[in-house]
Amino acid sequence: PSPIRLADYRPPAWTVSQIELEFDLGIDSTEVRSRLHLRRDPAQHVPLRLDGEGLELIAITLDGQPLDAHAYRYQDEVLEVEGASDDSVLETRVRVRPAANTALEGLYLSGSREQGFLLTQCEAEGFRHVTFFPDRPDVLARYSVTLRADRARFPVLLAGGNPAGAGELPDGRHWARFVDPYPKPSYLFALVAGRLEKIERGYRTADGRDVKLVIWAEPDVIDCCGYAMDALERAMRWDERAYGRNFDLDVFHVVATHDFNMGAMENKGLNIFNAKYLLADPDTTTDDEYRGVEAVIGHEYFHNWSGNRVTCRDWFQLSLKEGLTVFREQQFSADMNSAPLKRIDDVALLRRAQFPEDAGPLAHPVRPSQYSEINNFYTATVYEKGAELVRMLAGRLGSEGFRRGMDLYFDRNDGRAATLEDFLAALGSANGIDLSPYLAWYAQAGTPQLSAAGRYDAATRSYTLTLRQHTPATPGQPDKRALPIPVKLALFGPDGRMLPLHDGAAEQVVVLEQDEQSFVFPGIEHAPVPSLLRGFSAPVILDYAYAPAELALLLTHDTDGFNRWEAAQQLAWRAYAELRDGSGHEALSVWGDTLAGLFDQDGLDPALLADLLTPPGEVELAERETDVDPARIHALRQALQRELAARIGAHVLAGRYRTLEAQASDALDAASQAQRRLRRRVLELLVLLDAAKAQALAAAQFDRAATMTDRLAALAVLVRSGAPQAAEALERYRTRHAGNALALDKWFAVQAQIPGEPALARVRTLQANPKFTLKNPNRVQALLGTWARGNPSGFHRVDGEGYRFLAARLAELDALNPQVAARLATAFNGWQRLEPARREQARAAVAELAGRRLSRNLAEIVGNMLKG
Ligand code: HT7
Ligand code: ZN
Repeated sequence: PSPIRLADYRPPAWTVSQIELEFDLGIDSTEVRSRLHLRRDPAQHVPLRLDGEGLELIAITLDGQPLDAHAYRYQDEVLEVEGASDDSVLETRVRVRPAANTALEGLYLSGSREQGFLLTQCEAEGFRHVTFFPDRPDVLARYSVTLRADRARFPVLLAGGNPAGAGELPDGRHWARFVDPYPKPSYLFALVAGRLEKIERGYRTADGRDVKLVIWAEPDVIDCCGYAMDALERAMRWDERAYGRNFDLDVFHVVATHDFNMGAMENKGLNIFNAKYLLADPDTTTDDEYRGVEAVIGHEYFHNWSGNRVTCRDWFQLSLKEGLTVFREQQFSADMNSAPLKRIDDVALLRRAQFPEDAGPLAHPVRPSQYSEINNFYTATVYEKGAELVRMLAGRLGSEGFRRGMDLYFDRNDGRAATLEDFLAALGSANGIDLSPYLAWYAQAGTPQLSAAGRYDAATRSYTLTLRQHTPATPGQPDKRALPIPVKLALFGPDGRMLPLHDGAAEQVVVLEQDEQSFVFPGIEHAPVPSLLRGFSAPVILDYAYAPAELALLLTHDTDGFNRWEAAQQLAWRAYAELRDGSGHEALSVWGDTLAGLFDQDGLDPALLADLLTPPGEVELAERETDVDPARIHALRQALQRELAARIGAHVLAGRYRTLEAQASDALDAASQAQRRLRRRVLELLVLLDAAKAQALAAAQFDRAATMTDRLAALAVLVRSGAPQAAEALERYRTRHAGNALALDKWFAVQAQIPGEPALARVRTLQANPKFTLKNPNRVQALLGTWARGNPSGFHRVDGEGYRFLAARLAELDALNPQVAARLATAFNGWQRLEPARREQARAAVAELAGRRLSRNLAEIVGNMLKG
């Protein structure tokens, strides 16, 4: 099929002002009646065409008259109807088959036929699997939804909007109606029906509306929803405070499902969550997962304004809602927890997931210019890089200016389907600034490389910083232009104190707008060490020829927590390169000794210390190499960490471990979480120095752990270090958590992380385990995703067996769930940069897969993968 291009966008010829939907729900067969109140754009003369996929058409009438067979045609996923005019009402009756829907798009069954429940997923183009409709985000309609079903099997009936009646029907059936007063695009439609339990809370919005918050889950997990409810309340208060945004319906439903393709979905008034991002309890949820629940609860809630009240004109504008909402969620999480730790996590994610995407055959701009399958564009680039672009704009305007701009954006675009131009125009005009140069960031793929060089002139006491930018070519974009790059900076003196800049300020932002520019800072007392790109002020790769001692100074003294961590990362990079190239030990010594010094420093947040002690991951290390050998990278990174551990010393590590052990609690507060994070890191370092001792400590920790964080950390150390205690611990974990799907996912994932050649044998064994199924996306991600995307030395075997195994699973998975198969296939990203033996094996496996009959989703990914 030919790709869809942004340049071809035309406003819809036909829209729908109102839709009345009636569902007769059943697991095998559901009947959907729809009445569309049509509007025609008088300027366009094209027949009425509606999207519809896999629908069994039972009846069709136009303005009350049944249509003759020659008055409509349903083929190639389009229903074309003759004779419709402005104000016509088209009524259709279709049948869909939820239990047979393994793609989890449209109406499907979650769980078993006996106990499971029905739900919908409509973003991006799932509504066309439910009924005929102009299934594009710029068609906003008012929805009235009536659900009918057997009361015993489906006691709970939910749809988005406000409740508008419910009652009994003959034969044990019942009905419920929901009316949404806000016009919305079809991707925000949702329904849920089944045996669910709820927890409820009343909430009064800042503007005085009484709202009922209801979280629904299957009976066995309803006790795990309290944390999400608290997080939801925090998110609602935060959006009122930070952005002046209030909730706008009488009731807000949230539902948990174990069968979901992504994290969660912001359907208007009826958010649906992957259970992984909603359920939480101390026995089965790690600290990181608790933060994940809070973040995703926030994210989906914030969409109510950034996405729902103001939606996207077309899917090319996806980052308008996603980048903005990720940014809002990042601000929320930073406010609820530690801002520097959140920034470190987010940048680490960007580097691990987005930079490789931007540097490989799947690179695309934050606003892509074309796609074949939109579901393939829910990427780290659209989400995470998109959030970085909003952060740059917010930084440019300052917090008050940004708030002014956001107010204007919401005001101007409420009830509209907007574009990124609308966003930049509102932010700019609220502040009298032309932000249009930033549009280039949305159009240009690739990560800019920023090189910086400083020169201090003692005679004039001035410091000159020269910045240069270069963005490497990406597929389809050979030539790149200069982008506006804001560089937040401060200067440090040799004693580690900040040098005031000429206006007395401690830090300043300079914006590089051309290929190269110099910035002069007068009145600088000493040759400074610059702290550049503070807080990661732009999503670029910075190159500055720091001496190791200068990085040590920043690591010790920088007042920007993020840049402290960044200095540790840069030192670790250099130390790694020294080990790899046999080029000395200078950086290695400085890195190890500085961290060893910080290890005992009072007052340093243990969580920050844990992050400082963590070198870049194997995926990031591979990013800077050609002829990548993942086994060698793994070995070198282990050696690097062993050096660090040795410099701190086994005795000191063990002592710190004991202190942290004595402080251990099951509390969820920041201090307890920080202690657990450091305890894990200390154990991971100790096992490299004294395996037997660390394994004994890990085994004891596993036995006594009061939290999942401590239990899983201990298990991971045992399993990854090949400890003699590992098998028994795994078995005990499995028995203890046999009935808990999310805990069992972690059992699969921890084994998928076994490094090196043995990983594949374990993955093969586990995929034959009766608890493994390709039908459940979380289980697929836990085993195959963790192994192929998160365990480079385990996946990239030199014999190519890993590639062939994954390709075979992808072909099977594609027949069930194309969205999940396509996402998993991105594990092959970067194959062109592998060393020749692996490269050829990977190429052959991808080419063989590309030669099969594949879904549009998977075909696009493997096709692009081979082009680069
Ligand atoms: N807006 C949602 C994106 C989404 C999705 C969710 C579930 C299943 C399939 C999906 N396709 C796209 C999630 C979000 O960003 O909030
Ligand atoms: Zn989102």
